Amino acid sequence: MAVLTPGFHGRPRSEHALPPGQYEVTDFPVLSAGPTPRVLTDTWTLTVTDETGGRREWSWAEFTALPQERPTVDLHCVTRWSKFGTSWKGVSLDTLFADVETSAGFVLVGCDGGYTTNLPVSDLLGGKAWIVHTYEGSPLAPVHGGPARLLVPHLYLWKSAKWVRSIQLVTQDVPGFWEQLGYHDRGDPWREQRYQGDQ
Ligand SMILES: Nc1nc2c(c(=O)[nH]1)N[C@H]1C(S)=C(S)[C@@H](COP(=O)(O)O)O[C@H]1N2
Ligand SMILES: [Mo]
Repeated sequence: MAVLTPGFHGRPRSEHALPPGQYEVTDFPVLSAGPTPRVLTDTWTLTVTDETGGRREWSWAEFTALPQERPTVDLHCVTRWSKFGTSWKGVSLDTLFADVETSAGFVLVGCDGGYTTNLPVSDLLGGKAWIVHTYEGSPLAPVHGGPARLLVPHLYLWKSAKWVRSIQLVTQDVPGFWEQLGYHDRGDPWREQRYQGDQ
């Protein structure tokens, strides 16, 4: 029989949930397709180009002076680990795209080191994606994408490009690094979109 004490609720019920086929980890695994690039913030720029060649660019000083947000989110890697309640600081893609006029439906994201990943523009807007530079109150470690990475927590973590430098708006979807190797074009963990051909 359960004994209930008025006013005592015990351990708060977790608001986190595991997508199908995932397990929880408490460490922070590192998954990189190549070596960690050395990225210096004094020469770093973030570039957004639109489908007509129009271009917006931010230096590190300009980027870090933009309005900052502090998302706390769960991460889901296609290799089946999920990590709950990670806290970040960075700039919303809504902020970065505020002055960008585009009718393109997709982006191809580029990184120091050559990694790429593609996403629909709709997955970057509406408070769902950030470029983050701070993790749990400290500058983002180079192995996790420091000085800055994309964070798109509602999709599998391969979409969250580390060492991000460019976002190219394109009218036709262009597969990125893992997408060319057979991973799903969109990668929604709740629909278990791991590989091409899934749903
Ligand atoms: N530039 C770059 N970004 C990347 C990767 C990479 O190899 N290079 N790996 C992706 C994959 S497959 C995953 S699961 C996550 C891992 O992020 P983490 O190493 O911070 O856990 O980064 C993603 N972003
Ligand atoms: Mo991954």
